[in-house]
Amino acid sequence: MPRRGRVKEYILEEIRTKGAIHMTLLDPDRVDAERAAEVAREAARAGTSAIMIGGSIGVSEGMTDEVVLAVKKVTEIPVILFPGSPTALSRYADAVWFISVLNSQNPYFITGAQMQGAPIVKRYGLEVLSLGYIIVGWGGAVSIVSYTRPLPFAKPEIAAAYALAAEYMGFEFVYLEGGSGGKPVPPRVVQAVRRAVTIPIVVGGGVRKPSTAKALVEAGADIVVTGTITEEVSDVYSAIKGIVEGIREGAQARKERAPQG
Ligand code: 1GP
Repeated sequence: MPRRGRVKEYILEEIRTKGAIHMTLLDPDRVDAERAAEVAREAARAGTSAIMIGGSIGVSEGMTDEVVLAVKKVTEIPVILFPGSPTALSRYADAVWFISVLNSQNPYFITGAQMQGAPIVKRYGLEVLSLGYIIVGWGGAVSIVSYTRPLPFAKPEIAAAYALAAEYMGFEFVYLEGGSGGKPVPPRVVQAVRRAVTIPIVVGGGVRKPSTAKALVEAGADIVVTGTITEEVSDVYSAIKGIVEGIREGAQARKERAPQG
């Protein structure tokens, strides 16, 4: 279990050893503490590398605290906040994705919420993982909430240009968000971003099948995030195990394709 301050190191090491990894997202507006603990326990057993906690709508700090504490009781893997607003930060988490929605049309979601949240993050001593967040395709609730016009799937070069800008601006990670519950980001978009950047690429939104996870990793994703799938199945362990296996196969295929020496 990485100590606070070591979560980035842990993530990079996991990516180095496994090729690519999975993270499980829990939305406190959709799961209570008891269910969150159950899902986290099963997901960890199935090989997920971290638990992310957050959502776009209806999440308070108290709700986040409850879910974080419940999850921390059942697993040693890191708990990383994925806040939809500066009022959804928990002092009990290990780290926070410090998100800037790069293609939002409202500066509040690019630097405003970050300005409001930064002193809270510091007060709570949370490890910061800076994240350039790019919304593509359908976009879902997060695109509406953050005043973002998602980038069309048919324009991968724009996603790649945003991702490169994120790297140049110093973001440690870049996230391609297709929108929760929507259609997954097409592999060709991930591929274009992979060619453009060296920072780790996180991809999420609409991933439900192992074959989708595999294709995303083969295209260059380092981290695949799933959320909704655990709300839809009764056997969380098998569902996550399948996705983790897809990621492993994708990483293997990518390695075999990479030029040797
Ligand atoms: C988090 O949007 C993802 O970025 C989660 O998407 O709920 O569709 O897995 P799903």
